[in-house]
Amino acid sequence: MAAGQGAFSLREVLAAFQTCVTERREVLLGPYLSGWRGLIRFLHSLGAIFSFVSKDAVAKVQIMENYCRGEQREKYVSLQSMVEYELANGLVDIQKRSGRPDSGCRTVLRLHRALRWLQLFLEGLRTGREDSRTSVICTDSYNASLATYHPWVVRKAATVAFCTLPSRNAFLEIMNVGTTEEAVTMLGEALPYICDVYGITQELFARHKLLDLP
Ligand code: 1Q0
Repeated sequence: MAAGQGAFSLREVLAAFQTCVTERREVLLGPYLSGWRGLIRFLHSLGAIFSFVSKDAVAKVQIMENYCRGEQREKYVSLQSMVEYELANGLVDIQKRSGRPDSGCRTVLRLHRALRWLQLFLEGLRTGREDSRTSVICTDSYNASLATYHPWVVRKAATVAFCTLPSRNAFLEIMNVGTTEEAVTMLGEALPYICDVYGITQELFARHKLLDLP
């Protein structure tokens, strides 16, 4: 099925996260956000039980897309230019939230934390046994990453939703990249790019002490 017609293809996401990183090791927001759009499309195909997740993810991508299309769009070309611009202009709430609109930094931080979950989840799928349960892989990945930042009620809803996930093989099939073996190979190729984007962002946010933004 052709990409861009509602069908999810892992290749598309791979390409987006791959093209994110420039030669100067900057992370470009355009492909970063289109990678997220691709993942959100996939999330929709998992059913309404995940709509509380996709709503939040869409809202965050939307905030970022608005910055990328807005008056200051040249400041939102890369994560590096965004951090520099927002910090230099006092646009980031550091201690607690004020009446200011959500900054790009705090919004990307949420997506960045979710990228860590994705990295762990895909690695779990890739290395899992044929009969391993996706819900377990997903819960373990979540508990080791995003769960730290979520209140009890969100953690509970997420854990319930994870129980509805299809089997590992069904999951690999709906990725739309051919046989399960091909999907596993593809995951092996995709992960280093996601890790790279994660690593650069983590280092950037750590250097500017932005890892705990409210
Ligand atoms: C496969 C199943 C996918 C399950 C997704 C796991 C993530 C669960 C997260 C649940 C949180 C949603 C509710 C909202 C939380 C917010 O409070 C929180 C903080 O924001 P704020 O503004 O209140 O400070 N938001 C977040 O933490 C952001 C969460 C974004 C989650 C984005 C997940 C997108 C997932 C896509 C599915 C990918 C499937 C991977 C397989 C594809 C192969 C390439």
